[in-house]
Amino acid sequence: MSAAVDMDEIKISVATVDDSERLLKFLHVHYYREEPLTVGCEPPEPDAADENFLLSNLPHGTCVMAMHEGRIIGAGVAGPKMPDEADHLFEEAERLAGSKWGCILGLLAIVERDANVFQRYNVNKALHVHAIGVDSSLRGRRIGERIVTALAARGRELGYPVFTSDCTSVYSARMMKRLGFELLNRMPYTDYVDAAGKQLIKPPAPHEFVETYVLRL
Ligand code: COA
Ligand code: G0R
Repeated sequence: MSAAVDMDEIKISVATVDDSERLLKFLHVHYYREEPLTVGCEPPEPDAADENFLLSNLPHGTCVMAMHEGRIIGAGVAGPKMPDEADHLFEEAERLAGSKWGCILGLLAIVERDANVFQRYNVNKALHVHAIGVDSSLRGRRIGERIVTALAARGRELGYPVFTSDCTSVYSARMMKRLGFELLNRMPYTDYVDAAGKQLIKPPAPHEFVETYVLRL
């Protein structure tokens, strides 16, 4: 994909189960290879359970793709969560202990608990973004913003009161701030350690924190 993309020709559409294969292919190249948690622990490739989890959000109608001339150039994967989400994530992390996805879920469980969006916003469900990726040759052109805006609009249409995102990357955190999201929690990666005090996930610079953001819909 070259830089010669007519921005007006980019269309955002809701992804369906039929898009699973091409969406996963896109995420492999333009999401997983750079997403700080995925990059920050071994092995480099995502677990099948991680991929299957992202794809399991498609039937909710809460995932979008940015398309240009029939190709995916960006994607947003979101899904519902309920007030027991942190407990559920801790259980899953324990069940999958020792695996890459289990390690990532352990961190996501801590930030879900600490952001505490259900109590702070007095809501009983939320739309949560699990992945956002933009074609690596097209970064910095606000395509990510368009994806987040489309996901929020979809959430509003479907009756979700709030929209949340764990920003593992400084770039996505900057984007949420610009879009008017509120910062709920910031956790330094150096705080996620095992019983011996060894840091479990080491994302590359400039990523130092995972920040959880919320937007009322
Ligand atoms: N290197 C340097 N800066 C980058 C960048 C990169 N690879 N990608 C985005 N940026 C900057 C933009 O310049 C912009 O900064 P600014 O606010 O100072 O202008 C900001 O990040 C957001 O840019 P925007 O154009 O709105 O977003 P985008 O379309 O480039 O997409 C991501 C942002 C995060 C979706 C994209 O960087 C991406 O796909 N990253 C890999 C996967 C990932 O980490 N996803 C997010 C996990 S929470
Ligand atoms: C893996 N599934 C919005 C966004 C990142 C969460 C981390 C998910 N958040 N990582 N491997 O992309």
